[in-house]
Amino acid sequence: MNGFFGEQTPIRFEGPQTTNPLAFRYYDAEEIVLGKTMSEHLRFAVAYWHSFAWEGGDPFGGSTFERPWFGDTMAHAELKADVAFEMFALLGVPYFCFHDADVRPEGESYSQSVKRLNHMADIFEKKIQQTGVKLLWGTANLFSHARFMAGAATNPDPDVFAYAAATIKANMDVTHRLGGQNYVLWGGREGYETLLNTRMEREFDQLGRMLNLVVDYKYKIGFKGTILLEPKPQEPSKHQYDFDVATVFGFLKKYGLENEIKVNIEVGHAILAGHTFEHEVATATAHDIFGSIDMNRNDYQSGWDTDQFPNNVPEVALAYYHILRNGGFTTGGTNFDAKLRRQSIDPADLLHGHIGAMDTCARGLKAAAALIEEGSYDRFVDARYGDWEGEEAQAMLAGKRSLEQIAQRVEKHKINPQPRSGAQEYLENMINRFV
Ligand code: XUL
Ligand code: CO
Repeated sequence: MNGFFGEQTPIRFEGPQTTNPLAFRYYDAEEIVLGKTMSEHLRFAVAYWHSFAWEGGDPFGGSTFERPWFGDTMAHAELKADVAFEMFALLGVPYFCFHDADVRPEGESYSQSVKRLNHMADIFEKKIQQTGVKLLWGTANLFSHARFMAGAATNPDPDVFAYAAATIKANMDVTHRLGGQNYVLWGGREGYETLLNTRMEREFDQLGRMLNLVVDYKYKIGFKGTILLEPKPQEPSKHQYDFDVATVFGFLKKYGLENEIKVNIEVGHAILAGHTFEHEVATATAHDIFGSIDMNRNDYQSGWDTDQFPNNVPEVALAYYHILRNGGFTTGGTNFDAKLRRQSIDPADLLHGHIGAMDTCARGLKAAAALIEEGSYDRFVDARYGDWEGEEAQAMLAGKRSLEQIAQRVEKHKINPQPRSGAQEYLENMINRFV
């Protein structure tokens, strides 16, 4: 115990009637929902960067948090790891996620940075053994350091591409060693600030090459996890190439990677791209590239990625509906890529943020499961497409009818389709019974 959370004991499930703010009201890890425990369904993870590395700054002011592990020595990094694992245990989350830059101070050279990362991985390995908390995914921070300001894989300087590749290798090694379930690539600088200085076709090919190198290396080291790309349309770059799920799917197809790489979808990124979160999840499941989610929420007035803890049950429920309909998570999970507001400076605020988020997801999951179990919603939507089961419809879909044959049939049978209601209000009311 390092005392950061004082005398706090593990957060327990007390049920919806409790007034204890440091208890779960809906998240009961062992409760069975659709044949699995809530913990197995939701696969919660804490994001190391927001809770332990971020200092509370904004564009108009610096750090507001006082944390005993802020500093650039390895001793600070070790204390940070102690507190992080203490919080994972207090919350009872099964997973965590990290970037290299969150867990170790930058070295003076590539070799020193990797040495420091490996040292922290030794510590994580022991803590994983002691606590049973596992790694959902690892990733490299290829966006904060000035060397990456014009991109990592998409940089005009091939030495930056090489440095980024070497950094990814080191992070994949560590993720593999720690039994990570996935490896994530988020390209905050893979895009441009101005098209005036950018050759887009070259940058696409560079990014395509980097992703192929990553996949080759995954097989080389025998990493069994999933490689995930995380779409985001902009911020920090003016335009990012992994704009949204549909754009990423097209990119993966172009570079022959649609069966190798899946997506990690974040709520706030979906909103920035002009979509709903469930739209992005449904697009990914439709293309069979759904992997994992970064769960948070944006302030819908602000227009940037505010990374707030989720508290919107209907939004979460619709996303889990699409995830459950697709068979649930395999290697993926629910990572809280969410940070405190900069005035929330107390240790307990970290607990409140995560407790509320876990309860919101539990309510959303249970609502989605109830909707599926009750069945009338799915029956309605399936019935809407029911005529496609007919013989002629199946033949058209399978490519067994030409345009002329279809035209002949329409003429011969005097086909004259009548409009049918889409019943949106009926469906909205039906969903509201569950959320
Ligand atoms: C940034 C973001 C990242 C990725 C990992 O918006 O979401 O934290 O999740 O690099
Ligand atoms: Co994210």
